[in-house]
Amino acid sequence: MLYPKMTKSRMVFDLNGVWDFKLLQQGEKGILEQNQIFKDMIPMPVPSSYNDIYEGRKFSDHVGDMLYQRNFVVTSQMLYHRLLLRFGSVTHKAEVWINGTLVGDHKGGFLPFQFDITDIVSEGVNQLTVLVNNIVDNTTLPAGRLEYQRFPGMEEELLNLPNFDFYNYSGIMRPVVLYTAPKNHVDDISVYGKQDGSFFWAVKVKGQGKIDVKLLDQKYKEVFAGEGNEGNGRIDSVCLWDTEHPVLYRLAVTLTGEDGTIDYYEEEFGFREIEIRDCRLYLNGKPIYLKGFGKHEDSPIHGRGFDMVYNVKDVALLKWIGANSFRTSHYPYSDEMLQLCDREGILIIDEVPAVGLHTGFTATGLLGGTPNGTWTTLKTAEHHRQVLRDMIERDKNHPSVIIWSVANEPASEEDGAKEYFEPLVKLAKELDEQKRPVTLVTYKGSNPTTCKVAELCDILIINRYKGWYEIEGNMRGAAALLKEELEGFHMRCPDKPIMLGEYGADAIAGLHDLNGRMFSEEYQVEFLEAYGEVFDSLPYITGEHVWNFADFATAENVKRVNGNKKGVFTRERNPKMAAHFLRQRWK
Ligand code: BDP
Repeated sequence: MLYPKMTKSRMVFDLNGVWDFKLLQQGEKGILEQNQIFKDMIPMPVPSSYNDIYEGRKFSDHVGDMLYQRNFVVTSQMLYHRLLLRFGSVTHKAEVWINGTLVGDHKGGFLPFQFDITDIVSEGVNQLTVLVNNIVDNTTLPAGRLEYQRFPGMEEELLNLPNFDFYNYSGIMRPVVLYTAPKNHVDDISVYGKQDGSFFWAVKVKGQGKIDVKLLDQKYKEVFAGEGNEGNGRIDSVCLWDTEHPVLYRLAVTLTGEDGTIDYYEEEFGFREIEIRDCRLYLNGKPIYLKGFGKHEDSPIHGRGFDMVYNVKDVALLKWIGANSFRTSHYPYSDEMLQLCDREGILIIDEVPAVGLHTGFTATGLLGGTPNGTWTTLKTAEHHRQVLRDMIERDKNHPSVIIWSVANEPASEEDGAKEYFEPLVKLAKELDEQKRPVTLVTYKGSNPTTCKVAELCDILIINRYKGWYEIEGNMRGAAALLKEELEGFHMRCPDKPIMLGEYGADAIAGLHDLNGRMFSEEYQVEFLEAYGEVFDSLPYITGEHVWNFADFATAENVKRVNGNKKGVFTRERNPKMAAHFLRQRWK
């Protein structure tokens, strides 16, 4: 899906700002169908998570529907074009209404969707209403569970238990825009370039017309011209995209419609190749070692709401600390973050929101129910295909994206795991023209003996917390066991690179201890140091992603002290001792 950009044939109108908002109680959404006016609406910023804007647990932890509303104006000029309404993300389900008519709906909280609303709007003021639902259950990604709880003398309460370790922030969390495009317009572009200067393009069109393409270099100089909906080209003296010199080119596409109208769009991309051979990951033919983090889109007050200030700050901190990569744990991040990483040369493992696919395990013990029941209990397979398809369609042209992650910590040791994931891995490979490596990030229950998916992965990415959730306080022992396990994976898959996708210890910023006890900043350093020594002793280890970049909000439970404190930076992005340690190690 193309990012909405202003070009010489397209206009973009910003619908962000302060909308009207209301939490709906069960049954209340019926009012929408009757087109009645909602009372008691309160101001709500868009984009943002709704949760931390007003006080009260009842507000933050609301389960179910909520309503967003605003007016927008359509001018007579706008109606000469097609009008598309695009949401960067609405978590987790959305119904979009205009002037009392249902325009469409969307499931999945972390990817964009759009509707052509040309025939629904009229000149002048129009009313836009978005009904949002934040429930996670065994049909959604991420997965969760709905449960009714009753205490003596109290009314029954509906609880939504996330099967994942991050707060279930929701609402209209990424930008909303209205944009125009000619009746015959460019619907999608696929483009990628190789090391030898050759490149490939494919353009999808809504309507009819003729396609002309130009390749523009960093200085907007035309270096190639061609035509056709699909084609190949080649340029001389190509500048490759890499982490040091993230050089971007633009494919400028012109569609001349049957009616003589022109649509114009420029898509950025890079010339670069990712390859796996002999247990190593190669970028443009050179081995690359991934240093970085599992992250979250998370910040105070905004929650998971889009925040360009935090995005730029985070990339600046990645550079400061000497990291070259991160994983979009545990959902696809905003388009704008990926664009920033293209520009700054940060490598991304792009992950679908498939987390919590385990009925018997969560890191925090929040759920933990039927062992061995995952693949018969969850009803996510179809939706999983959909989000994987949507993510690859949205992100395929980003040079920063180097690996697709199909899930985080699923029940990959249970019967049925291989059958569930094999078609998904195949789908990712089919959809991606670049054939990027595909992986599944696995957890401790999925060890060299029990794992049922290792052979499906091009690179093994494993999460381990030895020295934290087990073998507490004994880093030497933990490191010895870690090494033994990594050797086990290498024996099983001798040709595959292996990296740690998560490893880390909670540290409360400012808590110090001479003996380096758990939760102190000293222990966090000792933990990372011990893991680092193991990685350095094993030649097939191809990367280290510390959990987590920054402290982040989670649901309440005894293992979380006002959120997850495994951040190397605090939630406000101040460094802990571990940040200085990693900076030395990585630089
Ligand atoms: C892993 C999960 C991650 C958690 C982490 C932790 O992948 O989402 O936040 O553990 O426990 O199991 O900190």
